[in-house]
Amino acid sequence: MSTNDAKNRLIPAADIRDAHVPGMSAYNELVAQADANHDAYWSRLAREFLSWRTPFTKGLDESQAPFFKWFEDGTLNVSYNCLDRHVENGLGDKTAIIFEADDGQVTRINYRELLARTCRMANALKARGVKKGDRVVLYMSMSIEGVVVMQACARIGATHSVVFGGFSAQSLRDRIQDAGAVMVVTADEQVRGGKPLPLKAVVDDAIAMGGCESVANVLVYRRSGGAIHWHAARDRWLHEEMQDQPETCEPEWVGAEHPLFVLYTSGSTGKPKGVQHSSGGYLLHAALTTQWTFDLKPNDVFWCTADIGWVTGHTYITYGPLALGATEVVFEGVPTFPDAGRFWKMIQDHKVSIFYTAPTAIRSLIKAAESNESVHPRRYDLSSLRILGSVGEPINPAAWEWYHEHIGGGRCPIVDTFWQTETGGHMITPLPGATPLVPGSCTLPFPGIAAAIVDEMGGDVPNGQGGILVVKKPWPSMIRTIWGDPERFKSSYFPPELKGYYLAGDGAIRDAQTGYFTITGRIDDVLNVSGHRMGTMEIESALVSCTALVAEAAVVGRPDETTGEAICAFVVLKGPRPRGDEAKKIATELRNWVAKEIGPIAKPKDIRFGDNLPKTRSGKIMRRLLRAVAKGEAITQDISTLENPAVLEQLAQSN
Ligand code: 6R9
Repeated sequence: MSTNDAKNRLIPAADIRDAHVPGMSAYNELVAQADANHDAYWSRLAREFLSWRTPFTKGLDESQAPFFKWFEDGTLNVSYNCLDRHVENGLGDKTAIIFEADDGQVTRINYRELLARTCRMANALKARGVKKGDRVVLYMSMSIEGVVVMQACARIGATHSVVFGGFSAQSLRDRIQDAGAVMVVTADEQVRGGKPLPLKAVVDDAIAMGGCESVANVLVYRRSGGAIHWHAARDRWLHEEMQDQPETCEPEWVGAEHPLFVLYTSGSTGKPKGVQHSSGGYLLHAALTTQWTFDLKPNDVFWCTADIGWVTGHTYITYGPLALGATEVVFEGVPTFPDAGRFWKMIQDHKVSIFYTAPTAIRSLIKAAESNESVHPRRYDLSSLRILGSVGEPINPAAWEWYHEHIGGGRCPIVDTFWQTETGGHMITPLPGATPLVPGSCTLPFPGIAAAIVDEMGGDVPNGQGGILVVKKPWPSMIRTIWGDPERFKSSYFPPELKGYYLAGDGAIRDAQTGYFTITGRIDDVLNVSGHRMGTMEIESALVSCTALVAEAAVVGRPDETTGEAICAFVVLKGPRPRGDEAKKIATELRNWVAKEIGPIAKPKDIRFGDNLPKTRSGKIMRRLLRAVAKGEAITQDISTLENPAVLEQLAQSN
């Protein structure tokens, strides 16, 4: 099937018994309820899905827009909702987490044990002086302990900030400092693909850089037993801290708006933004979307392959599935170890019924399966699967078809879920028992989400015509502010010309016939590499901070078959333009520099050297030309304003 045919293919919704949202009429009814009374719709769901200590009396408070509040006078505790209430309802013996380590070792933990461990951890945090409102940074391996520490923070009202284990010491330090964390929780090492990778050592380096004086204690989870340095005044073993702690801990009942977490993400300027989320509204959407989008039932085995360092891991590992009392798989390793059949083997072994992963993983596993029959999914029993999900970037129709046929056996619907760190949970997505699917489209807004496409002035754009993706009404799990920078929050997400709509930062188009949404990509300087958000400015600042070598740098994205987008850097050195082996050597040096500054995920794939960058007469770098050069396109664009046309030729040849 050609890409075009696939795009036009409309696949009827799955016939699912007792689906949570059974059919388009049920979907339309929910949308109508939300349209009729947005506040009443969300308030009803907040009462149904969450256990409140003190019931709220009001849904949405718009009085300080765009600083919206939801359910503000209600109190609750997030970890109570994720753990205690299931144990109280007789689900104590139910498996909460099936953890599979990198080496294949499996550990199960039921709700009763998970609650007990969370309480001991919470007591340990309190014993070290962590209290409500304090920030705790996690720099952890994928582990049951990672989830436990997040839940323990929620239990005592501390705000966690998880930093992905692939970020550098410099990035970690910036986040610790920005959050003003009182504690860092880490592991000695993380083990991925058979190799131990340092975590504690990176924390040491981060703190040694200075500016982290707020950190009183570093808690270390012993994962690998690898050698680490020990700072007696500050470092504590997590197991020692927990061992004598009681297995109960009264939850701290917090207001619904209490900040559950801050998660840093890339924006269009150099400095990452600390996206602040609430407790009540966030947890509502986490639980609701986990149930409706994945049609999650009590007997399902749910597996989200994300890392807890990203928002997908927060919402669809730590919070959503546990809030529903589900059984979920948590995986420490990588999809290609010991071979590229790992995901399929784990689905088979754990009888996974709902599988949620990223297009970049699918694309790399397609390549592997096509070149090596022994890791082809047909070699595994995938019959337990009933729902598949995709997240993080657009899924191209060819990958969609392969996922549908080879993983889903042609019978499992794929929910292509569009959302963002800032939105807390799914925004535009099919509901598996209701929405007919179109490969490559995230279809329709989740009921209650007022997604729309507008022009630069906020005017509606007709279907069939592309524009800017916005959300016209506040929703419970939306970002509350940027940590410590409310002005940036306002200007980034609620620019004055957009009539108070939330600006997602993506372009989109709705199909003229179906009204289905397709995301066309970021409209700002944010790249999406393997589903990871990277700011071009962030990478540029990292490059130019290599002051010994670099005079100037510009970073753009170009399409890449496997990673979606690839990072392409154009660099002017302080010395003469290098060629041949010399150019290769310096490019390697610069890649390592960026890995050290930000993390390996930010390493540019291409580095091209020029004597200069293409600039307008007023000195602005012409990025649209660089994008064309990065793609290897002939320059057909207007270059009349270009100061130095010859440089284009040079950059085009310098790969
Ligand atoms: C959840 C997550 C958000 C950006 C977003 C968009 C892209 C995510 C997508 C998608 C097309 C999908 N994105 N899901 N694009 N289809 N189903 O990924 O959060 O890391 O903040 O990234 O990712 O560009 O704006 P985050």
